[in-house]
Amino acid sequence: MEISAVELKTIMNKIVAKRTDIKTDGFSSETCRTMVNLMDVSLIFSLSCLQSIYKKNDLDNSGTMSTPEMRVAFKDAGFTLNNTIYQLLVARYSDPDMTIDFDNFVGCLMRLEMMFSESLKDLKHLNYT
Ligand SMILES: [Ca+2]
Ligand SMILES: [Ca+2]
Repeated sequence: MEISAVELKTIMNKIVAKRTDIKTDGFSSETCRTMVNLMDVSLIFSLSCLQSIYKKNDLDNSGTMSTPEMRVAFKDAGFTLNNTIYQLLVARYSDPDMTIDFDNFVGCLMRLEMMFSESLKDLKHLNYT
């Protein structure tokens, strides 16, 4: 079953609206489009996985990620980043108060996922041609 970005946006916003412990100002169409491209198979599983990573690393239970919390969360999600990439991502995805809410968190990880899968493709390309 194919799911469109619009449908996904509705679903995601419904799911996170039920949570009082996770803050978000709503998923953007851009984030949802990226998600559709990346996670057409096990979306719901991935979402609950993302929610638990987010909750686990929200050490002060503020409902948002501070930058130090975010650094550990990236690691939990399987990304080891150097400082430059980390700071670029935080600058791009944090709100003006330097916190990252849930939809930004998901958008950020999707972006990483994309960067890493693209570099994987490059590697394959080099090896097999
Ligand atoms: Ca947001
Ligand atoms: Ca927090």
